[in-house]
Amino acid sequence: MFKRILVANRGEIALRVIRACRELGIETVAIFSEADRGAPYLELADEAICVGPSRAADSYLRIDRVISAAEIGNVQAIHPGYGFLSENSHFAEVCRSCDIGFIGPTPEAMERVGDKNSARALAREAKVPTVPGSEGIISNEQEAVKVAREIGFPVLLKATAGGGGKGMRVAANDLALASAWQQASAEALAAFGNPGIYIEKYIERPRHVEIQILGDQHGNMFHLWERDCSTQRRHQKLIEESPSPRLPQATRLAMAEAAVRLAKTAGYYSAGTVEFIVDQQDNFYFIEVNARIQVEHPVSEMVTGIDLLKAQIRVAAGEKLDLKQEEIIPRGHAIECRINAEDPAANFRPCPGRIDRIVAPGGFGVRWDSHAASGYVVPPHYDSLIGKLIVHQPTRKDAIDTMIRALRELRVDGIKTTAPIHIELLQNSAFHDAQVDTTFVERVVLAK
Ligand code: MV4
Repeated sequence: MFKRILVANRGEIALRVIRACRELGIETVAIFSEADRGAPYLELADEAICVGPSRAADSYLRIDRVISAAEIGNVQAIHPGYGFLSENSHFAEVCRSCDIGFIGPTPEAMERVGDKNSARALAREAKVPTVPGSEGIISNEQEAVKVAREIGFPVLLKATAGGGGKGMRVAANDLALASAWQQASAEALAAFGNPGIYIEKYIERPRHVEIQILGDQHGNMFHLWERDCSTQRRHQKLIEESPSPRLPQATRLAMAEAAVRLAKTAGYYSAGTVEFIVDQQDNFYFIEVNARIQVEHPVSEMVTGIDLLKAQIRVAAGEKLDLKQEEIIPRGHAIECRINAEDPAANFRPCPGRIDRIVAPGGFGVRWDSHAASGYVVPPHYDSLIGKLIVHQPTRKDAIDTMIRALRELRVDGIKTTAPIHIELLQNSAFHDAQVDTTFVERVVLAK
């Protein structure tokens, strides 16, 4: 097992990694930017090293500085968290060449799943359902029109180097498609340095269901069932839950098994997520793989009882997973609400600043994962997540009631947060009836 790990991230996920390491008896070296200097969670690490100015591009994203911190800190491995360098295969490769463990998949597996068109090809190879669409990258307008006529309009153009909804375009007819392809390709080149575009049939009002996977370096790959992340706004998830309400058991099982097949075909190990969209007839289609631990991982931890961070660190060190798929039984219902320093009444405008006082909720079935404390200043330079409120109860109804109670208990003085919008969403009858798809938030927020 590793003796000492560098935590190459900040905020709540840095704290989550530090806590897991503490329980495993592993020492931690935190990194911080000038904006995060003095943040209270840094005191829980054994050492903290400054890696540069506030801008992420000058600190948390600087491979040379992060590797220097790892050398100075004398660590055997780096945990990248989510965002920043977590899905950068070049970074994983640099770690390997410096003989520093990378807590995640191999750079090769990361590349195979990181390119969306290549991930789609892998899915087809693994007999995992993909959205009807192009076989590969579209090379000209004529080809785009040919594919679209075959699958039928509307179609969705996606950047192979994109993901998370960046660089997608809907086209409803031949004429719109030709210009959309040109624009999408130019945009993808500018944004990702890769102009590759592929085409999928546009699925209207899908649900977003993702499978948590976990594998070791000895060929064992497991799934920890699904999370439903349909409650999102502009590709920012607000609420995640497990199990996915109203998903037929046979579909749930088929998706989970498909995710494991895909991971095995990709030569993937560590924790990861296989994302699907589910249409209104409960057909599921693979869309992409997230080769990292995700923000919403606690939801799966609560329903399965498996500590994903500890497992991820153990498998990175070469340990075998002492699990059996039949023993990974989902129990009860878990919901997570992301608490952001944003004003939901002002179009979710970021609200960085000083938290004068914070009172965290507690009680039966309540978990609060947060780096925030009274007096903590939320810096304006990074994402606005200040905490995750997670509840676990026997039923979805109980989980909703507990979440509303806990949200009302949460007090954050000094800045605006997304807590009020969560109460509203959870009280909405469509949410109660699990009539939620990826357009739910827009419909509720607009209806006000
Ligand atoms: C789609 C889709 C409809 N049809 N693909 C958005 C993020 C990226 N991971 C994939 N996304 C979508 N792909 C087809 N063929 C609708 C979305 C989508 C979406 C997916 C998951 C969660 C939220 C979403 C919000 C809008 C659109």
